Amino acid sequence: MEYPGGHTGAVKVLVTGGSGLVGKAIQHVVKEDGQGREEEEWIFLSSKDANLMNMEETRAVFQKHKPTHVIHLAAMVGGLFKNMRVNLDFWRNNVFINDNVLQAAHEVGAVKVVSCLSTCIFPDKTTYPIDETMIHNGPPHQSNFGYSYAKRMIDVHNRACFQQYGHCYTAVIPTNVFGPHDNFSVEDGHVLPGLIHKTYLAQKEGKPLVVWGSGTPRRQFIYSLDLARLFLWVLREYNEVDPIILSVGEEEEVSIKEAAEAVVKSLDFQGEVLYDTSKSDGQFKKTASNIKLLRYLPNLTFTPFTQALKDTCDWFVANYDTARK
Ligand code: NAP
Ligand code: GFB
Repeated sequence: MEYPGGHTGAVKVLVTGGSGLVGKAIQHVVKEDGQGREEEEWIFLSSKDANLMNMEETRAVFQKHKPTHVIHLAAMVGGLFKNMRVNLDFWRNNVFINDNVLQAAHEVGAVKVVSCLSTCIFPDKTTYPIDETMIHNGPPHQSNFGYSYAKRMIDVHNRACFQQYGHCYTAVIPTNVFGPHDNFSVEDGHVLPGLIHKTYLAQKEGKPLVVWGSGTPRRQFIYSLDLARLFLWVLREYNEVDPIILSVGEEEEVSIKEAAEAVVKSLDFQGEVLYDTSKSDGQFKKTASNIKLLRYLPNLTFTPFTQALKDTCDWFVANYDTARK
C-alpha cells in the first residue's frame, strides 16, 4: 500500500487525543466499523499515556511506539465561554503540545502527520465563504485569539517542516464537531453538547431551557463519525501540505436558535425556551466552503443533522452517569 513519502508495508498510526470526542469517533470507525486496514496498527493515546505539554514525556511515548503516521488531535479544547475566560492558557498549552508532537514525530521519522485546526481560527473580518487560503489574512475573533493563533502556528510549522525536511505534515480544518463522547460541560463545552445537557436538566427539573446569547449567530456542524471517516481518507489519500476544510456545505449552516430547537425536538422537551441575551454571542458566523473537499470526494455525503443529533442525544441519556460534563 503506497503511502506519501514512498512508505510501503506496515503502518503504525499514533493518535494523540485519542480519548476525546474526535479520537473516540476514529476509534469507533477503525474498530467497530472495521475501516482499519490489515497493514495498519492503531494506537490511541490519552493524557494518561503522556502529558504532551512536557517534551520528555512526548519524546518517550513517540520513542516507545515509533509511529510511521500520526493523527494529532490532542489539544486544550473548549467552547466560546471557556475561551473567553482563559485565552492565555489556550495559547500556551496548545503551543507546547503542538511543537512537542510535531518535533517528536520528526525525530522518530514519521512520514505523515495530520494535525487539527478549526474553522474558528480564520480572520474575523473576512469575505464569505471562507476557504483554506485565508487562514493568515487577519486577526481571529477576539473571543478565542489564544487558541486561534496557537492553531495557526501548526500551519506555519508544517510549511517549515516541508521546506526543511520534505515531510508531508498537513492539517485539517473541521467546523464545529459534535457527537458521542463529547465534553457536555455546560460552562466549558461547545454549544450543542451544552444545550443537550441543559435541556436534559431542564426536563428533569421542570424548568425552562435557557439558551445563551440571542440565538442569531450561525454555525455549520459536522457529526464526529463523519469527520472520523474523513480523517482516514486524509491520512491515506490527501498528500498536500496545505490544510483542507472538513465541513458540511454552506447551505447546511443553521442559526443557534435552529440548533436549540433541534435539540428540544430530539429530547422531546415540552418546557419553555428562553434566551439570555446578557451572555455573549461570540463570532456571528464563520461560514466555510467545503468545495476543495468535494473536488476530491464529489460523491461525499454527511449524516443528516437531525439524525446525528438524535443519536448524540440518545448516547448522552444512555451514558449520563459517565459522560464528561
Ligand atoms: P476533546 O474531546 O476535549 O479531547 C481532547 C483530547 O486531547 C483528549 O484525548 C485529551 O486527553 C487530550 N489532551 C488534552 N490535553 C492533553 C495533554 N496535555 N497531553 C496529552 N493529551 C492531552 O477535544 P476534541 O473535540 O476531540 O478535539 C480534538 C481536536 O479537534 C482538537 O485539536 C481540537 O482543537 C479540534 N477541533 C475540535 C472541534 C470541536 O468542535 N470539538 C472543532 C474544530 C477542531 P484526556 O482525555 O486524557 O484529557
Ligand atoms: O460552540 P460554541 O461555544 O463556540 O458556540 P463557537 C457559541 C455560540 O452558541 C454563541 C451560543 O453564539 C453562544 O451564545 N450558545 C447558546 C451557547 N447556548 C449556549 C450554551 O449553552 N453553551 C455554549 N457554549 N454556547 C468555538 C471556539 O466558537 O468553536 C473554539 O471558541 C472552538 O475555539 C469551537 O474552535 C469549535 O462556535 O462560538
